[in-house]
Amino acid sequence: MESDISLRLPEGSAVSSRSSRVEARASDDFAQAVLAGLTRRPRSIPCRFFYDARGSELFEEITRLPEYYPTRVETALLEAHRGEIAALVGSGCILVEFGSGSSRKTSLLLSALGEVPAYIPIDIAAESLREAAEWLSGQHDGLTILPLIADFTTTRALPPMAQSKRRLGFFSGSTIGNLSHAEAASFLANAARLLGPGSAFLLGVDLKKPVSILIPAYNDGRGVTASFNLNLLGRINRELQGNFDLSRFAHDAVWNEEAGRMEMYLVSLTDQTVRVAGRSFAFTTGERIHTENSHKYTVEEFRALARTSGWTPAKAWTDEGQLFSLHLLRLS
Ligand code: AVJ
Repeated sequence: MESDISLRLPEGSAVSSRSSRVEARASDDFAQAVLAGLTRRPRSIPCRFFYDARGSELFEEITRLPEYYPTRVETALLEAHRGEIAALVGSGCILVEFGSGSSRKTSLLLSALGEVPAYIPIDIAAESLREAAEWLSGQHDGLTILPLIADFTTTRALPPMAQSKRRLGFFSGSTIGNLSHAEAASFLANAARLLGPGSAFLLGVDLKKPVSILIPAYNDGRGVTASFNLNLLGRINRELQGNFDLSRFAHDAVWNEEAGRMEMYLVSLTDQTVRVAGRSFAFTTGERIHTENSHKYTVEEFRALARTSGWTPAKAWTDEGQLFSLHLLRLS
């Protein structure tokens, strides 16, 4: 089915007409990243490639696991504090979302904010943008949605109609945890430039906590996270003529204390040679491919990071179990 989102959106959004070009570029990007990542030592593949159709489905399933607290706790925090958040932010703000994220959380925020002149989700995945926009326009009658197909870590400008209003940024799910501290700082600085003086920024950030809670969250009993991690090899097989045998690799999740992050790996269970896009890669038993970093921050650590990027921390909310945090930042 062809995308029809552009029918419901103002001219210039053109999600559907640009999507095939964007997809061609994206598949080059995947091939290039996988070949480079399997060649370097230690081997690594960027975690943004988890999210093909199957990977996105598996991630949805992860968010419903008893062990995976972030989605549940963040949604509860939003639900509990949305009135206060809306009061602090004030009315008439344009909502700019980094990553099209979980529409349920966006919807909660939109309802609390009341008058929102426009909602601008920024994502490189045209298809997720289309789906999220479609669902949200069903939930919020008359909402103006201006999707932006772009890499939100480097986006330089908002559509012209967004320039006269105040902006509220929203970056949920602790996706900021996938970035290194340096990358997170430059993302926050770029967001400051994009959102501009007088804006606010609401972020969901996962907290540091005992390893006894973290490890099961990234290595659940039903093996859904293992399937999510291994799907990266399946995606390489499907899209890059790979011949990974998924039964000869295992999922592993470890806490790196020095770096303050969860790390995910795919571990070779045997000596084996794998072909990808016409090239051969030899693995020894126990050799790993690093597939994800998920940084955790104390409230104070995140506030310090925000300050170095030009933001002023206004308020932070955490749950009773100290599992997750919501931060509201301001730009003067
Ligand atoms: C979507 C990046 C926030 O790091 O917790 C879930 C992805 N990885 N289980 C996270 C993920 C393994 C998730 N983020």
